[in-house]
Amino acid sequence: MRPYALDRRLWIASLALVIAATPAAAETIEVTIDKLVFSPATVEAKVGDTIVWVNKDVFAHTATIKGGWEVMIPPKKSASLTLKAAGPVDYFCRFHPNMKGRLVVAP
Ligand SMILES: [Cu+2]
Repeated sequence: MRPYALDRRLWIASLALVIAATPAAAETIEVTIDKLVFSPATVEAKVGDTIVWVNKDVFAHTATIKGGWEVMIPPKKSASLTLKAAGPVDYFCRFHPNMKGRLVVAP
């Protein structure tokens, strides 16, 4: 066997491993905040995924769960949270309680 053929087989085996590992990989999901609106308002995710809020407004917002976590998103900045628990969560902005969003987190 020529060395080239062995290299090629190893390369294909490596590629197969990468492809097999991909579906389980955590995702990063972006939620934009623009003019006091979370978009998309509802996000479907799974435990281990990271939500990144991108604030396009010139004032701060939060993603707040009553009695739970709170993420502060400074003006023109972004902030993230890695999801640790399954279940639907409704969040809002502490400064603008009309701003509402929902995460539906699969196990
Ligand atoms: Cu706000």
